[in-house]
Amino acid sequence: MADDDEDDLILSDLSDEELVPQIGDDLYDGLKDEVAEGVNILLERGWAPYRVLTEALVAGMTVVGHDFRDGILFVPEVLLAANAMKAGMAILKPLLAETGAPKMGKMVIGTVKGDIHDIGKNLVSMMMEGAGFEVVDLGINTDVDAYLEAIAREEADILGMSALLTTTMPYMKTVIDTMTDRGIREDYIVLVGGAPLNEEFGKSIGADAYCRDAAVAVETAKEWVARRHNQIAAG
Ligand code: B1M
Repeated sequence: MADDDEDDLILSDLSDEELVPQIGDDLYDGLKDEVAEGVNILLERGWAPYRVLTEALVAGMTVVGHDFRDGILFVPEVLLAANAMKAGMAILKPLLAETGAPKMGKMVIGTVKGDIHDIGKNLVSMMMEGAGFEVVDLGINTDVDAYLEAIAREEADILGMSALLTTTMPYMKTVIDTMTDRGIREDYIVLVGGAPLNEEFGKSIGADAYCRDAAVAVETAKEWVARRHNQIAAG
């Protein structure tokens, strides 16, 4: 019977080509122990943590996103999938952060007010830490006062904001406008990201750059920090 077959499935017996979609299926079904096991098997087989992240976890979550959009999955199922994804990310986090690179700069990041999506933001934080940045994560539902208090307190180089809803992304402009009003906009690099954003939106709200994904966030942060240092050195 199909159910017995499911019960008997031994992940470590699967080839890489079979295991990766199986991890996607387990993520879809919210099976966090199985997702964690699959991630560990790929790592044991020599997969780089970033490859596991993108090809197994992020790819799996993309399918969840499509079925959520199409009304096939609902919030409770998506929450389970998100928890399964987090279980996999928890294994990868120390490995991604393990580069021992010199500190590149400091970023304060948070998901904007009204928005509770945090998986993408957490991924960006992990990748930034892995690239040698110090990251202060303000969590979800972050209001303008919390952002501004944190960038001042932490003497941050970068403010990062994440939004996953078309209804919450305009809040990024509120934060940037407040920075401008207080005369501190130019003191920080402002990077924004999240699925509904694009380059044009980033420009229109006065951010320094829009980052399509976590890898782009790292590259963009490096570029902007280097540019800042050069400006300071040039006087
Ligand atoms: Co929500 N949700 N959700 N959700 N959810 C979306 C975003 C949606 C697109 C689904 C859909 O309809 N297809 C849709 C938004 C539609 C819209 O606004 N146009 C939606 C909706 C409608 C909602 C609710 C309103 C549903 C409801 O209650 N009826 C509700 C809103 C709650 C709220 O925030 N107030 C809601 C709730 C939830 C859950 C709680 C169930 C859960 C979140 C769990 C959690 O995060 N802990 C959830 C999830 C999981 C999703 C989807 C399926 C997946 C999001 C995700 O984690 N993606 C999502 C569908 C989708 O996006 N395709 C959806 C994986 C992640 C790795 O990608 O977050 O894009 P992403 O991050 C990327 C880049 O965007 C970028 O780098 C990341 C890594 O590469 N990036 C940054 C992100 N932030 C950055 C910041 C940076 C730089 C780069 O700063 C420098």
